[in-house]
Amino acid sequence: MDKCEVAIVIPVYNEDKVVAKVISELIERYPSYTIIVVDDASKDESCKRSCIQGVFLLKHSINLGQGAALQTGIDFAKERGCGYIVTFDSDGQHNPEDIKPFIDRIKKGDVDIVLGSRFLGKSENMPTIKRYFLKLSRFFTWVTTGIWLTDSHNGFRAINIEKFPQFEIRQNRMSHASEIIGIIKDLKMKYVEMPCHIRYTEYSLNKGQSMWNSINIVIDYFVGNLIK
Ligand SMILES: Nc1nc2c(ncn2[C@@H]2O[C@H](COP(=O)(O)OP(=O)(O)O)[C@@H](O)[C@H]2O)c(=O)[nH]1
Ligand SMILES: [Mg+2]
Repeated sequence: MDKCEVAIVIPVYNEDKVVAKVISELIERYPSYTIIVVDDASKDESCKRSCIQGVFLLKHSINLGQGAALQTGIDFAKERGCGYIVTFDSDGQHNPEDIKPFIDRIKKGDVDIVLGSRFLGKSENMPTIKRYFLKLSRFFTWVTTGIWLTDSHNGFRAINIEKFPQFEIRQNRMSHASEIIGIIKDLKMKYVEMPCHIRYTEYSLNKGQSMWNSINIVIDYFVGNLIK
């Protein structure tokens, strides 16, 4: 099996309008990276659109959620011997340019995970309610883990998986973002936040998580922790 240094793991659920562009940009910009796309049983044409030369396309036969899709990609990357993993959304909200500085930082070896922060970086058109919700969730993260972050729910991150093969997401759905901060604490991983650029387009705002769903995410997190 080939050794790969960096893998980009991209969870996909019903993104057929944008996913091909997102993947193609990554292939063009990072030809030496392993690109792993996990289609989470999309109901639209996402799987077909993701079938692009140069990527590994994995498919869930039922919809399991973003956390599960990420873990499927992480397991595959580990099997291929990848050293670092970048998690990257498929809805066009993340910026491919941000990957290189994250990888350069983690390769220095003094941190084990680099967490993206939209509050250190630039965010275009972030709705005010989302801004307040995200600021509130910092306190939630601090109370539950003791870790203070400027942005605790950002899907853009780089992980040294070679050093932490035991890094495993168990919360299948959206509450995995909070779970990851708990994993950082439990495994005593050295972390740093770095600025990243989030684009709130009309498309991603219509499709992304609603504020009501955020309440479900918090419930999911506590139930998940109880049955851990
Ligand atoms: N909503 C949702 N997204 C999923 C799922 N599985 C994978 N994803 C992907 O996870 C990423 C983030 O989802 P999104 O709904 O945009 O979350 P938000 O950016 O936090 O509002 C996108 O790339 C989705 O395509 C799922 O079951 N539900
Ligand atoms: Mg989104």
